[in-house]
Amino acid sequence: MTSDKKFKISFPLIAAVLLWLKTYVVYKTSFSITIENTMQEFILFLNPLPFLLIVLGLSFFMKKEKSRIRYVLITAFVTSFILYANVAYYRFFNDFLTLPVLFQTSNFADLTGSAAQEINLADILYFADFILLAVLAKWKPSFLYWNGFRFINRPVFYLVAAALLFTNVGLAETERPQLLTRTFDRELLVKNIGTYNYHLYDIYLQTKTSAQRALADGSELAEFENAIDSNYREPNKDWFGKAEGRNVIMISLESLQSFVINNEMNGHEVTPFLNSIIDDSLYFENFYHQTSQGKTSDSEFILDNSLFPTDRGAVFFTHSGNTYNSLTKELNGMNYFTNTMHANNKSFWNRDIMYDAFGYDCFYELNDYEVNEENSVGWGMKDDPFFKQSVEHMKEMPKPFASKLITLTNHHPFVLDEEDKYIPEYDSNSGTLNRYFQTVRYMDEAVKNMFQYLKDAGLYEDSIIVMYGDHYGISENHNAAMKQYLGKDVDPYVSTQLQRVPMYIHIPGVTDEGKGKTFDHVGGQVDLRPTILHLLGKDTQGDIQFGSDLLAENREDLVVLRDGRFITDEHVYAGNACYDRETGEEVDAESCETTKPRADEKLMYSDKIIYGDLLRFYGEEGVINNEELNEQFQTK
Ligand code: GP9
Ligand code: MN
Repeated sequence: MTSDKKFKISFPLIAAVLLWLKTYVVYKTSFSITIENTMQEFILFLNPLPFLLIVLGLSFFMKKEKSRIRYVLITAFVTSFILYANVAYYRFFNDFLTLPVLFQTSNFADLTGSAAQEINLADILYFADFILLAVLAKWKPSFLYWNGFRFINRPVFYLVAAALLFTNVGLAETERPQLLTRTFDRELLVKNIGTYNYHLYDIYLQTKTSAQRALADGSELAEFENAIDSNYREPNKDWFGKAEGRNVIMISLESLQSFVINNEMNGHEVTPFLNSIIDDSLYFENFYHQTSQGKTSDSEFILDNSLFPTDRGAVFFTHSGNTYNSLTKELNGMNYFTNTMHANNKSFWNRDIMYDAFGYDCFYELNDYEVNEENSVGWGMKDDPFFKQSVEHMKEMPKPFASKLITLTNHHPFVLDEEDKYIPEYDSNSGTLNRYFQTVRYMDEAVKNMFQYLKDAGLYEDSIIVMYGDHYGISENHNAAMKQYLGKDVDPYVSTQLQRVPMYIHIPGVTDEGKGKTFDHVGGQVDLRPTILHLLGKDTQGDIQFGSDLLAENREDLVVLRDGRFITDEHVYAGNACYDRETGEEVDAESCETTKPRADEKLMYSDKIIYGDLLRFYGEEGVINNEELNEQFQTK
């Protein structure tokens, strides 16, 4: 090694460091990424580096100096451009770019229009490092090293880059378990794995879904249309149209399970209000959530589509480009002003994108609420002020309206301010379960107030209120504590029974004043869509749906959970075993065997529809036949 080479720095490395630092500065100045602790800050700082090292390191494999320089410059420009495109998009949409957003033509016009207005001359600064690199490449100062990579050999370099990548992903996984399988939120992804890796991940998700979609055609849906038709049940004459023309208020009760209803915790009633309105509502005591990893968003998906969510990831992320025949679209067709209300970041669970696919007229999100320190706790805005402000919005809405409200306070880790604690904590070894009773009690109070807010606003009488628990709040990790509370072991049977969530239909003037009814037949979230539509006087015969009207007279006694467990009038199938519902005892597997194929079939057909985006082939008159399809393609 000659002395003149000793202090030289490699050009690609300079590029990597410049791009890395710039990305971090841009994170801090151009996006509002919430950082809660030093570890999160460190992950944010580190996350652009592994990608940049790996990509720019490829230049070490190029023989010619000229190609190496050109490659580094092109890479620097492309990464800078991607980062900048996100900045411009973020200014307007407060969100990060995704491939479907870019390529959905309807979006593209909005996007270029709106984002273009956000661009200004000073933005050239976002390319400062690229300009500097271009100048260096032209000027070729003597401190730069151009001829390959001499000081560290390539395998060592890649080992270091890979180690950094694993450190990054490892730390992210401890900060946010199941980040990649559940894909919660773009902000969380960018915060943890970085913008560049996030885009790669997005491309991967997109390619996977596009391939499955491309291979599907309309004839598939026709093949199992009969099986789907058999899900339908004729509406009950006594209830059909009972709520016609009324506003629809759907309240998603965060993490609320049925075991707290009509129950006490160390002598304290947990849900006094929700108990008191059972007699004033249609109440379903054997109603199950059917969600998977997409949690709240899965319950929203089921409500709107009467389809099962997918079993991996969140269908809100993976299939937001699909065509859906949503409850919302039906309601739009019935002249409803459809909207969804949730005081959280609008991109959480990719809601802003998926809601467009469902056809909501409006999404009242974080920015539509006055949220401050005082009215927030845990995940964000407290339920009570959320309800109060939501009713203010409702007053302004065109009538009739259909609003879905998503509560938040009863969410893990179940924390409350002192003044909102109406009952003490429970006394098990699980802090989560101990606090759960308190936050449930808080939510109960908030719902009670909500009823009052609606009455005060004069909206109550003309509305129908549907309330349901979105999914479990207490996971299997707390079985020991649950055993203490329930006074019995949490075996697969009990654990399945714990998947029951409360479900109320409250119709002022119809079910109130003790005119309600409690139903004990099994049902699930897939039944919400047909039940609601039938109450509003819209028959769902011929719709692609996996549920049936909860009020129908000859219901099929079967509810299937997303993981394959199922419940009939007599049995519970869980953990590959069959249980008797009356005794809770395990019985001969044969007792469940006759139902199992039907249960599996439901999940399989629902998956086929989602993965193949089969509803795009579904017209007004049912499945579009192949001839029509061919014609459509030929005319394109
Ligand atoms: C987030 C809220 C809670 O906006 O819906 O999400 P979860 O973790 O319950 O799916
Ligand atoms: Mn939830």
